[in-house]
Amino acid sequence: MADIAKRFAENPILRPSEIRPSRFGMKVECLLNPGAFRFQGKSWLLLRVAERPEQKSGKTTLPMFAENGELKLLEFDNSDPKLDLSDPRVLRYDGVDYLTTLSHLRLVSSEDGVRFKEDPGHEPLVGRGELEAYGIEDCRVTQLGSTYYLTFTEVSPHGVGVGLRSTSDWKRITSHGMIFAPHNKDCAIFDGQIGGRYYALHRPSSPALGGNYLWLAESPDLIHWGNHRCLAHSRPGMWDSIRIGAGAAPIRTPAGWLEIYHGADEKHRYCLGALLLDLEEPWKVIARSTEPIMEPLADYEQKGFFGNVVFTNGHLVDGDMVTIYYGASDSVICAARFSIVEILSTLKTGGQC
Ligand code: MAN
Repeated sequence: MADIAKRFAENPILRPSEIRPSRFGMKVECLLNPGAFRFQGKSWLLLRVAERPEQKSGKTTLPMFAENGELKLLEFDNSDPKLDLSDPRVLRYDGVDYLTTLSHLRLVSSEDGVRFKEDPGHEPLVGRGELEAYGIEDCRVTQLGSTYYLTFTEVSPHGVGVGLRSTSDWKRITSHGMIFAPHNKDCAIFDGQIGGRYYALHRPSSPALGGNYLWLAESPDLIHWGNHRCLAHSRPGMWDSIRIGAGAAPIRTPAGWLEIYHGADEKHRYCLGALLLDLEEPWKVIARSTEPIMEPLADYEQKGFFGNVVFTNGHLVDGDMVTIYYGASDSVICAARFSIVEILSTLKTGGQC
């Protein structure tokens, strides 16, 4: 069997009912795709919390931020023929797309990496300004020295791009604006420089020529990114046939940079696989998974807000062991362990891009 993940017996480790809503009148609908990091001797997750108001029968109500930063609600009649509710994540009305939930990021911490709880001393990270009017999602956290860099999806009517914020104490957080313009997401910064340059994986999308492929960019200062190179394509007929995107920062191993990534097929089934990149020339792909290393097999990965999804953008490494924290079915937070040596042994060389 392709799946080599050792799921935590405690899964799901966090459910929506365990996280308080950000404000009165909102309901936490889903917990998704956390960033992960170590800080002050503890394990931390930066959860994506997706909320919406309690739904009235026959109506769909969705939240967004108005230009003045206040929360605004839009209400639609479910019998309106212009309304398309076929995807639980997106509402389409008269050809315009809206998100059904509004996401922000929430910090939780743990002594044992299994039981996480909120620390009231830390404020939620919320969308600010017109580029984040539909919220912020799926944050990767990369530590460089004593500074943590947060790369996350900024969603607005202008499209989907990558935002950057940084912090050293998780209390004062500095925004550096949008670093990859729409349509782009799944950005993970490497946790070390190579030849004096910073590197990041990212995922621009091209609807006509090209597709949803994984790219590499480099930067002198983490703000300005260039020298873009395409690393890997989605692969027709395989588990990652329609879109692929980076997970968390690549893991440095003696064999190369190991990147755990997600891939989805025509049925929007999300699995995880891995890529191995050259240590000195990370634009060279040495090897790649042919079979997924993790598939949605458990009940909580197959059924939920959006079923058949395992999606990770946060992990913690301990010697040969990598613990991934992941969103299951876009509903709950789970965790699983892998041996890095075992992942490497499954990768095949040749014919990647
Ligand atoms: C997209 C993103 C993720 C989400 C998956 C599955 O890739 O929006 O946040 O988990 O779809 O719905």
